[in-house]
Amino acid sequence: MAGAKLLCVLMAMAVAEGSNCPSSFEEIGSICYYFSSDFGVKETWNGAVDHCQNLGYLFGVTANLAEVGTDSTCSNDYTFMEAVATKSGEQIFLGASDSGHEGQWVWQHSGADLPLSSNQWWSDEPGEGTTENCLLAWTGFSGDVFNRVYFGDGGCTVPRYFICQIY
Ligand SMILES: [Ca+2]
Ligand SMILES: [Ca+2]
Repeated sequence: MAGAKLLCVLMAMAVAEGSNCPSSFEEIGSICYYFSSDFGVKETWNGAVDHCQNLGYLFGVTANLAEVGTDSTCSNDYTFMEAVATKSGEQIFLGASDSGHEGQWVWQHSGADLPLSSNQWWSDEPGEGTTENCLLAWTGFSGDVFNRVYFGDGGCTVPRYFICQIY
């Protein structure tokens, strides 16, 4: 655990400040993100992966669905989650699924685990077994005030907004 934290700090220091993002991507913290809700684009989860990767090819960078809580993102997660909360009231796709092994959530780009013990999950989520294998994120509110972003499992073939990240 201490080792993982240290890695996060080192990665944070290695990220250059003031980098520019390609067109249609937005710099949040130190990472470039594409919010499909800004462009009215909804895709299935697999379609969203393709969409992100194609945007990457277009700009000569590596892009894929966004991750949270992995080594490539941990220095940026809080800022990113705040931005997610302000973007859309809808459930959006992020880049993890348990399609490979039911109940084993894996971030598709990094291959890192998303543990079931993560406090990011909404209570009772993930809860739909093999019928829901793709990661959704949504904003929880306490009264009218932003509370936080929650995770749940959702159907992979329902077109939804999604977020791409440049790695
Ligand atoms: Ca599942
Ligand atoms: Ca669910």
